[in-house]
Amino acid sequence: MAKSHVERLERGELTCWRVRYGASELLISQQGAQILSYQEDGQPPLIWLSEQAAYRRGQGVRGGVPVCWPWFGNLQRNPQAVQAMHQQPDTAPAHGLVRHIDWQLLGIDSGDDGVDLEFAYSSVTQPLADWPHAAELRLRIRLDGRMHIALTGHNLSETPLAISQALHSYFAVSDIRNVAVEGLHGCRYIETLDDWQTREQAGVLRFNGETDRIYLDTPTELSILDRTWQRRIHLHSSGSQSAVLWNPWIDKAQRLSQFAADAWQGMLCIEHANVMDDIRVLAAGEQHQLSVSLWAEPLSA
Ligand code: TA6
Repeated sequence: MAKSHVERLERGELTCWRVRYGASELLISQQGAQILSYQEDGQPPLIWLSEQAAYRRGQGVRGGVPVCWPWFGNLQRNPQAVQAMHQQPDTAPAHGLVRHIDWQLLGIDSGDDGVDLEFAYSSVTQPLADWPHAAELRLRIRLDGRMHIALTGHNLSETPLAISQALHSYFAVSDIRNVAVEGLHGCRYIETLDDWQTREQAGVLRFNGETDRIYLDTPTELSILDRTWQRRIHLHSSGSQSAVLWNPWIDKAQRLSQFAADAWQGMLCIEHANVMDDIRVLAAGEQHQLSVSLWAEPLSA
């Protein structure tokens, strides 16, 4: 039984909620239903937020867990079925259309065993430019000592809906040069920095340069081993067989907005997704849920 508390606040131009449950604190914005930060009292953050984050309407906030939908990344690098949903694919922005618009808060339920939040977006009530399809998204977040994130897409139209998507999660790490991602051994991955060639992961993934890979056939359990901070961040997913691993490293960091020159050292994106051969084609009326649960455990001495 833990205490919970919910507070609505304005951060720059954005309406946000600060939610506490026991020793956990979550900050989430109405714009994009974007988780901005998540941490346990007295511990380093789990979810990373840029120290240069800007809170402006119509602009993404660097960090947290942006929702990429109804496509991930560069639309023109998506399978043709996803591109065909858009009327002007060569002008489409990266990472879809819903991270920069207000979602509707349906409710926040605080209880002794956890706090549940639910946000909704509907293309029927908030049409998307050049993407004329009826669909609804729900984002549910539960705090109960862990954080559980569930993104459910519902095809409200009479025709199939082909989408790619990702929970573009930024994790805080002590130093990207000293961490490893466990669970990817044997997975195929697309090396987007080397002509999108397909390779295979051998062993744990360590970082010694810019990394921007799309892993396929991914398992439900991944983890970030951080010996400096003496913790392992566990990631348990469902509804996803693909994940994007990204760190900009030194040079790309200079070109990123809301990103300090040395910020690359303290962050790592592991983005559970439905991309490439894991896109989802929803039949009329069909739903699909992509979910991730995350928590940190101290390394046994
Ligand atoms: O998820 C990796 C990625 O596609 C990178 O290539 C980089 O562009 C990153 O997303 C950040 O994208 P954003 O549009 O949020 O700056």
